[in-house]
Amino acid sequence: MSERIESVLQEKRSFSSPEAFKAKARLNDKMAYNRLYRQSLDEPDTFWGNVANELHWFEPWDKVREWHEPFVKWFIGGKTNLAYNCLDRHLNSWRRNKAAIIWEGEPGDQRVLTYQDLHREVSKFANVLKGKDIGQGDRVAIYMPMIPEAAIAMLACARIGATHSVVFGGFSAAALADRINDATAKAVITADGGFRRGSVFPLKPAVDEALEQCETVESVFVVKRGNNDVAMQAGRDHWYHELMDEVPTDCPAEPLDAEHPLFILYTSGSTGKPKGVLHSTGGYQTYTYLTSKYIFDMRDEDVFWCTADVGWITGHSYIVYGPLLNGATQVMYEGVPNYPEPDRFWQLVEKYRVSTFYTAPTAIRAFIKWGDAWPKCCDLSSLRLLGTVGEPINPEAWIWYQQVIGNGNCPIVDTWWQTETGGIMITTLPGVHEAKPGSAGLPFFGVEPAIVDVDGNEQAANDGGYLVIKRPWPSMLRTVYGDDDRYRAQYWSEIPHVYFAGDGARRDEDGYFWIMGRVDDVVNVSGHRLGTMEVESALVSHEAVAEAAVVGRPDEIKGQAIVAFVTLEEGRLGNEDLRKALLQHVSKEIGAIAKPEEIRFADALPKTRSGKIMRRLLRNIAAGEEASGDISTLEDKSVIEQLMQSG
Ligand code: 7RM
Repeated sequence: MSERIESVLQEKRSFSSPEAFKAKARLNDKMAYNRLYRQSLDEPDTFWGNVANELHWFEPWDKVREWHEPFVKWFIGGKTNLAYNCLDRHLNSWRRNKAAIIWEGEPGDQRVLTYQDLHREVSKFANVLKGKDIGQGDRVAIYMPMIPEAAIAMLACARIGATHSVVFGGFSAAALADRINDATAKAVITADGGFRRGSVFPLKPAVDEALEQCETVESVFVVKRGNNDVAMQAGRDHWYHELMDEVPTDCPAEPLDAEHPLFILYTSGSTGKPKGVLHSTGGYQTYTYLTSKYIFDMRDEDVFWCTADVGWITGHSYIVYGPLLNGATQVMYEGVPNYPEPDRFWQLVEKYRVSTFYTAPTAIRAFIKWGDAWPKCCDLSSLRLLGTVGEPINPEAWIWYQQVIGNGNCPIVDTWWQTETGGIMITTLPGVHEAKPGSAGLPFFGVEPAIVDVDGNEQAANDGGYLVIKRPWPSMLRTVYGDDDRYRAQYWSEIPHVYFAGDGARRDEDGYFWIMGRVDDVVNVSGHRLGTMEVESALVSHEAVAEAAVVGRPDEIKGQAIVAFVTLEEGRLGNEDLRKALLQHVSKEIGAIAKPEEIRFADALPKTRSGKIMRRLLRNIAAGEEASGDISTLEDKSVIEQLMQSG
């Protein structure tokens, strides 16, 4: 961490919210946003106290906040229950029989659970857990396909005060074992298998393998989904459906302390073992409730669909907790976007009349690559709002999303946040702010971000630097599970007295934040520190390019030279002419300083299982080294082989 990061991207387009959207939005004027934003910073106790009071508390809090850097507490002394707020709270109203989850399996099977249904299933499963002596203070690992029981399992834990740790179903037995052991989990909730790309992927066998290395697990609950053969160990393993038949439907929600640990979610650092990000109850519920309400303008008439997996923070906050806290109806889908054909998502939007659609740039770039014919075959007119999360979105992909999926009628919210932040931190509000393609936008209520240098000095408008948050917010991580020192070192040490997010960014003259990528990914060319995102966006804006990843390779003269890995649109050929054309294109778009030294055409880029490009591995390949460090989060290991041969 040394000098500042230079910003070279010039993106001047801006789009105001369509009038039809604005007319009906919960928040639709800038004055109201400014007033609320000011209040959230000037009188945080009043602001957050009012929001929290829209939810149920068994006992009121004595104090809204307590901050002893770097440890925060919210709603001290208050007693609440997140599952109660997601479910029971809606049972006294007409929402009792409203669809909470409209689920579709990859093979095409469907289930609808109303709030009442979900309440009953969660209460029963909570009783199942209690029957195996699981309760407050215990950790429970959840390793599931995208079926309603994944949400039921999480909510059942929340109901009785067990801390859940969801492990993405695509992780290996070894990764699962590490996470179970780090959290010393007492139970595992899993399924025999789930459906993916037309076949069953087994989960229970991976649990069996993992548990050979885990001492603490006493019970395993297995949902029948894939119908694949599984071994059941007597005394330890139980079929979910059998136990569910034996329990009463009534299970009162436990009043839990506001700071009760709600969940642990592991996130991979670039080095070392995964960090167990710990979130607690009262602040998290307040923040995910409010962000869902305003950023997705969540209405009773909406059909919300977030395409993430519950194994990621996006699935926690914007599939399970945020939408249910708001009494929303949502779609949940088990499988991949291109099974049986690349129009599966659009078929779902048409069939269920989805109104709000939230996905990742990596998915959007895949849709573009597959061609416009797929979305164009479906009726997408029910859509009124689009969102993205997970990576910077290249302006060209943003425009495509707006035109081809939104038909020009939908605002797009580009939402910047992290596992650690628990909820969305920077975005535009859809009925209030103009959106600028490639910029996440402005801070949400209570969030005070800044762009600083390594000593914490604020940078001038448009100067790149480190993105930090200057004060704690309700859904901030509380610590790294079992490792307060790592928490302090990782987030509160590199820059004094602020939360350091690990991203580079700039703030423009209108106060909009432009995320330039992880600071570990910055490229230093002849003393110019460039964010990878900007060079990548320039490449992607060429019509032949589908995706691009930019890294630095050691260079005797320049310090680092830019190497670009590029995948092409279907039907395009990576030849010498195209290489030249791309170099010229980058020069024209952002200047000669950002011109790659080398362009390597590839069939695919290495990605994490949640779709983020792993530039760390590309750095190794560009330098002609073996891939180093942890590759357990890599989605497809064969990609590395192919790339090493491409040079
Ligand atoms: C929600 C999530 C966090 C990292 C974060 C950024 C990147 C996420 C955006 C983004 C630019 C965005 N949690 N990131 N959203 N970059 N624009 N809208 O993804 O913990 O898995 O990742 O993802 O680098 O630090 S996460």
